[in-house]
Amino acid sequence: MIEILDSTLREGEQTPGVYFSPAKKLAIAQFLDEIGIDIIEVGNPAVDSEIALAIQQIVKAGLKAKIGAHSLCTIDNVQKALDCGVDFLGVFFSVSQKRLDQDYQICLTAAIEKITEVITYAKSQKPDLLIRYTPEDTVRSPIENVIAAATAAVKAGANIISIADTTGYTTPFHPYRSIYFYVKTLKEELANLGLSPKIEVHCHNDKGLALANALDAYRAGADIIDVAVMGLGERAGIVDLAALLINLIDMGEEEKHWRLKYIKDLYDFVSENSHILIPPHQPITGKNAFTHYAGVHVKAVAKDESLYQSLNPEILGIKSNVALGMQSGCAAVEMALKQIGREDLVKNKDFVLKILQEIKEIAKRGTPIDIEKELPLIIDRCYANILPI
Ligand code: HCA
Ligand code: CU
Repeated sequence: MIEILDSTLREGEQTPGVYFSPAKKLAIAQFLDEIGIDIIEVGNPAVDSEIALAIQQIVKAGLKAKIGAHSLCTIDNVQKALDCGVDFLGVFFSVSQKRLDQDYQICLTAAIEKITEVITYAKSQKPDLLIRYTPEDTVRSPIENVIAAATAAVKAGANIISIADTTGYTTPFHPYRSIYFYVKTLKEELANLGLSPKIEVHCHNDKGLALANALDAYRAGADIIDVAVMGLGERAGIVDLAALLINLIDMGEEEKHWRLKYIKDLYDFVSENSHILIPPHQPITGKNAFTHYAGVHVKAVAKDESLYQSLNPEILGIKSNVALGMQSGCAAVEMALKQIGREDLVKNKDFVLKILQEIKEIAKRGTPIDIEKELPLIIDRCYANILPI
């Protein structure tokens, strides 16, 4: 079964301006655990003592999910993570030629020695620690470098190799830079050497393809996929948690693996505490994701929702709804009247038309009409025959 690693508290906190206090981090971790996330990556304790504190508190909370720390490829960083009592350690070190030559200024052999030394140390300190090695910027690194570094990492004790599309470089069906190719090749090459680590993927959204690439990796047999709530992360972020789960279910994963009814509360909590609004048209979690508006649409969904919906919102514990405005027809007014408990007015077609005219006038102000608050006032005005202000 596919496993999900949520990195809202690590990658997500790399969104400029986003900061979650240890108490908020714990609350987010508890939501993620309720949903059924397998691994929660909290952060690098070497970055700040408060991150170390947050990791320790989440570890102590006794969640079902494995709790992970992120770490540079140094003994010092690894020790700080171990001191927090984590079950999972993610160590990253790039073996891209450019990075080795221009940034680290070491050769591949020296890089592999460093990776081996750090992973061997981590394993010796805690033999049951789940260790992930990420050759950062994997997909822009020579595949031979990646295979050599991954082989050494697994031999030193790494259980997982993550393919990081650090810059959102891959494209499904691209002739030579699809993540599908990377997952397949790495699995095969390591299997030929008698090694079978789990393969994880970390897809950035720079070209808007993070979700498509994650699904491409899934098709190629990836074992773990990284996500963040609202797709938060560096630059354009990574794969959106809600969208990935819905698509995995669509591709055959069992719905019962996840408790999707907690998604809405989690997204509201993260949006509020990150001060980042969820766009209304955001798939799955946006306010309008299951809202029907134009007259033809509403008339059809009044009979059968599936005429304009391929997803069932009820799996998320929410219901579809209608919006009122310039595009509305009588069916929307009738549904809205029922929604506010005024079905008594539905039979009076002239009155429904009058309300519709009034709604179209109000729509010219260019902001959404709040059915619960505004429709009762519109009804009153239509009774009194007063034109809108
Ligand atoms: C980073 C880069 C990273 C690391 C992923 C990983 C990436 O912010 O440190 O350690 O698995 O995108 O490569 O997020
Ligand atoms: Cu990343």
